[in-house]
Amino acid sequence: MTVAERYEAAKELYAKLGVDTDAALKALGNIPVSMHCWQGDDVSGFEGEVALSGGIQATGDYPGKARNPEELMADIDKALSLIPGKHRINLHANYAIFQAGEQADRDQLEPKHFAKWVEFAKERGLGLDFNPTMFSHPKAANATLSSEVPEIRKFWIDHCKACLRIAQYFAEELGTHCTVNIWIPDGLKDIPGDRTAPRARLKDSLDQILSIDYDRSKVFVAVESKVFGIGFESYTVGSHEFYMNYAAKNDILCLLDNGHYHPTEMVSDKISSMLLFFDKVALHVTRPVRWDSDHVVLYDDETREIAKEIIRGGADRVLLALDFFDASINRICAWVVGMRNMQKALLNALLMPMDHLAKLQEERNFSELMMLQEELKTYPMGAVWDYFCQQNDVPVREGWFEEAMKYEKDVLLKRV
Ligand code: RNT
Ligand code: ZN
Repeated sequence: MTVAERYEAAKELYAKLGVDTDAALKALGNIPVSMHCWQGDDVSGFEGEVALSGGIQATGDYPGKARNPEELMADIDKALSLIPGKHRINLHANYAIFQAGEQADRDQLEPKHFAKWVEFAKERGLGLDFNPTMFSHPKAANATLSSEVPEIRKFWIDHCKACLRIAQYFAEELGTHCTVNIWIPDGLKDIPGDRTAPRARLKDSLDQILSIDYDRSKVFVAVESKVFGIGFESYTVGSHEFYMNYAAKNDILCLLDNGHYHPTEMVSDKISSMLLFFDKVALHVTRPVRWDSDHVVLYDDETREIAKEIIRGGADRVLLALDFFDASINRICAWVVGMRNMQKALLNALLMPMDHLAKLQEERNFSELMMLQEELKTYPMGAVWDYFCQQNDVPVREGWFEEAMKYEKDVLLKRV
């Protein structure tokens, strides 16, 4: 049977449940996922030899990582050619591209330092998202936006202000919004002597950053909380309560990273609450293994559950991005597997008779609700997914892996 024939058979089965597979595919094609540039080079950036710091780690030394803008862009192109649909690229400030002889510290960054990225995005019809980089820098050795040292705090405030200006430039040039996500590694290894003062300083820093004139209809500022980090096991300044209250009071957004909560606390269960109180919510979908390890996103229970909540809440209200960095495997494969899995999870959700499931719950018909959710797991979603890949001119099923391996042999392994 051809891909199209298998799709037709699947379509009939889903139709019996009242699910329109054509509509599901159309909807899936309209959900952009922001692909993080930092999987391509283990969060190194283009500032030269700076060690990754801030309690996050990329482990492994698989050969062929991108060493400069040209290589990273070529790798992103390769990955995108194997991923169906139109997406976005998520940049970090340490991926600024300087002209020969030019240099600027992070508080001095300007839109022109990202002109090459805008050109790249324009040519490919991609949107750009952005992140201040408040780690892997000598001035981030102790603390950033919550620092007790006024000059250090000012440096990072200025960095964030610069990032807002760059984000606005992205939005204006590309005609689509730009999400700016603020994450800081500030915290303490052991029991604090004062939990309030650093948080009060962080609050004041954010107030100063947001006081600049920027277009809130184009630039969506989000704040990303974290329960702990390596070296910051006892206290993080930017905790969930801190940022959720800050975002609510200041009309900005929260970003939920599913590696940043206690292990039995699920981001999938938080989305509906956030969307009752905020217009939008931002996500970093990742896979924590034992800790915030940032493994590649799989087609696993929690990813599927998150996807269901995105579809139920309205995909246009969720700023969806991925966040992982595995240096132990081929980095193109990491991107492609993670992106395709996110999309598969979205498709899985789009192929569920959501209204019917909701009705069964309202009727307290829990036997049928459980039965149907379990039966759905073996419905032919794969046939619909294959058809989506074919429609979008990307390799069907594992066909993409051969291309990734060819690229590894021809390009990545030559980077020595
Ligand atoms: C760290 C946060 C943050 C980073 C990226 C590189 O724990 O998840 O989002 O991973 O900004
Ligand atoms: Zn994150």
